[in-house]
Amino acid sequence: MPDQRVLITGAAGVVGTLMRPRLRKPGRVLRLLDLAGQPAAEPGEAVEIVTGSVTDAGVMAAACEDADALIHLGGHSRENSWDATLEVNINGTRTVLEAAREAGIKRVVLASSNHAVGFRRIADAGETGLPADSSPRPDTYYGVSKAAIEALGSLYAARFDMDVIVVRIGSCFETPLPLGPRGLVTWLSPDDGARLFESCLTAPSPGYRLIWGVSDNTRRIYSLAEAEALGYRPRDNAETYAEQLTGNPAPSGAAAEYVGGPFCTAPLGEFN
Ligand code: 15L
Repeated sequence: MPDQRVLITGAAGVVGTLMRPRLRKPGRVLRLLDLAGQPAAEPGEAVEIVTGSVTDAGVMAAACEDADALIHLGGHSRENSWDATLEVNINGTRTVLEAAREAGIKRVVLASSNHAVGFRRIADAGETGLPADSSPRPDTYYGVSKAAIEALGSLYAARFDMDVIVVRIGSCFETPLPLGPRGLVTWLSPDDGARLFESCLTAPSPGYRLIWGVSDNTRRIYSLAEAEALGYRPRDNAETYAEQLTGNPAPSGAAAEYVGGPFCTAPLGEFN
């Protein structure tokens, strides 16, 4: 029997794929759930592949069985129609939390996003950065769904004595380069992402927490104090890539003024 089984939803997505090799650990089994196909286990890799949707209560009940902790990354990761966002991100997260509760999983990490507070002004970030518990100012239906996920996490933590940590992820990609200059602000390196998730899995009795998920970027506008209180110690800084981004046009207009950048002007409800 493994020491720990961690269920990861959305395991085939961008963040899930980056985390799979990084959250490997002796004694730990990763149960990887996604609607999409996933690479089979490599020799010696302790993974269990589950194919199914976070919206399916039966699938989630089976996936949560014997799991010790849950990292919920599943759902639409960009703007989409209201119906799809409601069904997959909001109803899906409730289904996931309900299955976790039923199975007695006490440690849950939920992926939120900077877009839950996308219409907060960058200028208001101040010296220490935007507090991790700034109240929602979503920039899209997607951002609304992330604010709802935060609220659901709080509800389950308060009602059912679960430890629920919600991470407002900046932009987690291999490098900040595909993101352009905004990535110098928002980047969460994959290695720091794994450090952050490890802190979320191991911090003693955190209760409900809302934290930022970013690297220690020179141009960061988010507070790291709340994540550091859980033991997170970022080692990466997007500034390493700054020179490679010179020549890229800097954001302008609303994209330059608000935390959510280009999401603030993207057409509502349109998949992009
Ligand atoms: C997000 O929440 C998205 O899931 C991701 O694809 C990025 O676009 C990121 O925000 C961002 O703001 O860069």
